[in-house]
Amino acid sequence: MGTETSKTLFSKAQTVIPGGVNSPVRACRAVGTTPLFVDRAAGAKIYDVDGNVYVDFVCSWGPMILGHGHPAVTAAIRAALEKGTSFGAPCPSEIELAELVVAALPSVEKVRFVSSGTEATMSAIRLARGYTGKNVVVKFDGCYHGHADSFLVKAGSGVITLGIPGSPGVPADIVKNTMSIPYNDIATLEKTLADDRLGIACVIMEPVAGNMGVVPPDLAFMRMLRELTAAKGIVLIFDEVITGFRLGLGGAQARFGITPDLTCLGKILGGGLPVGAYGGKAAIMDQIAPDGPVYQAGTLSGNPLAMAAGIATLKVLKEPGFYDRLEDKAATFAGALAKLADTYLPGQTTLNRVGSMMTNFFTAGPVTDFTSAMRADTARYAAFFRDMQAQGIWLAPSQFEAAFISAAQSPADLNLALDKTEWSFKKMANRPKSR
Ligand code: HOZ
Repeated sequence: MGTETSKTLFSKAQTVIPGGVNSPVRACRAVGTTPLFVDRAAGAKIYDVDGNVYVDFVCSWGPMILGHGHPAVTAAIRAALEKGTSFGAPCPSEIELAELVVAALPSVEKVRFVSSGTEATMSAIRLARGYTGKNVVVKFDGCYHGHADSFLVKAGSGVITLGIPGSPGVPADIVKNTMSIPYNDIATLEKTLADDRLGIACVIMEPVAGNMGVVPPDLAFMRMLRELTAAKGIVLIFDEVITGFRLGLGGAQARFGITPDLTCLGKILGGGLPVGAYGGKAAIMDQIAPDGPVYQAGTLSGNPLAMAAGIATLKVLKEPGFYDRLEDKAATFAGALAKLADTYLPGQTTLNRVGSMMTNFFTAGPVTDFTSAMRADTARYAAFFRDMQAQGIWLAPSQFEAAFISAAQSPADLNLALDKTEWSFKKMANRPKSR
C-alpha cells in the first residue's frame, strides 16, 4: 500500500501548521521522507491513514511503555472523563499519583505536576536558581532538556537532527548563564565545578542520554558529579523525562545508585497524556509558591485525565517482574540486532542500549558523547529508516533518538523487525558507505 493519503494530508497541514508538524523531528526531513499521518494505534502497532500497519519502536518517543491502548489505562481515562476533564482546582488523583512517584523515587520527597517535560525542566532550574541565589546552569553537550531558552545550547534531539546550532529568539543575555560541557568528561567537569567565580546554581543531566541517540553514562563520571555538586552546594538535577519509569520504577537514579537533588519527569508518568513533573528534597521543593517565593503555575497542571492515566500506568509497572521481562526482551532483541550488524556491517555500527532504550549508530564507535555520536553516518541511517518503514517497522526519523521496547511487542513483532533489518543490512553491505 502507498502513502498517498499521508502525503496529501501533509501538503494540507503545511498550509496551516508550520512545516506541517507540531514538533520538528516528525517532519522526517532528516530521513528524506514526509510524515505518516496516524489513524490509530493499538498494542505494539500503529496504523496510518492509508491502511498500512507498522510495529512501533517510537512509542510516542517513550511514553507508551505498555503499548497503545492498554486496557487498564484506557478504562482509567474513561472513568475520569465521566467526572470532568479539567477543574482548575485540586483533585484526589493528584495525591495518589504524587504518592506513587514519591514511593518509586526515594530522592523525591515532594513533587509538583506540570503539563510537559519542558515545563518540568524549566521550572526545576528556576527553583535551583531561587534556592541557591546563583544563575549559571551547567548542562552537557548533546543532552536535550526541552525547548526553554536556557537549554538551547549544544542541545540534542531535533536541534541536532536539523543541524540548528542555537535558535534565533533566544537572547544572548539568557544563554550567557548556560554552560554546556562534554558528557562523560571527568576532567572538564572537575575544572568547571571547581571554579567558584562562575556562580553555578545547578547541573542538569540526562542520566542516560537519549536525545543524541542513547549514550550511557560513565559511572565514575556520575559519581564524581554527585560528589562535587554536593561539596559545592550546587543542585544536581536529573532529567529523567525519558528514563523515569523506563529503566525501572526508580528510573536511572535507582539503576546507577546516584541520588540527585531534583528530578524531572514526563512521558511515561502521563501514560500517554500530557504530563510533566519535578520533585526532590522537601527543603528545596518548599521554596515553590505558595510555600516559598519561586513562582510556577499551570491551569492544566494535575489534570484529572492525565493523573488517571499516570496512576493506571504506574500500577501496571509495579506488577512483579514487569521490568525483568522488559529487560530480557530488550536484551534478546539487542543481542540479535548486534549479531546481524556483525555479520553484514562488521565494524560499521555501534549498538548502545540501557534497559529498553537503544540506538544503533552507523559508526564504528564507541559512542560515548556528542562528538562521537556526531560521527554517525546519517545518510546510512536515513536509508535504513526508509527500508524499515517500507517493510512495516516504525523507527524514529532521526539517528539521534532512541528506539524503545514496549511490553506490547510480541516475539513475532520483534522477529519481524529483525528479519527486515537483516534484509536492509544485506543491501547496505553491498553498497558503499556514504562517507
Ligand atoms: N523531543 C522529543 C524527542 N526526543 C519529541 C519529538 C516529537 O514529538 O516530535
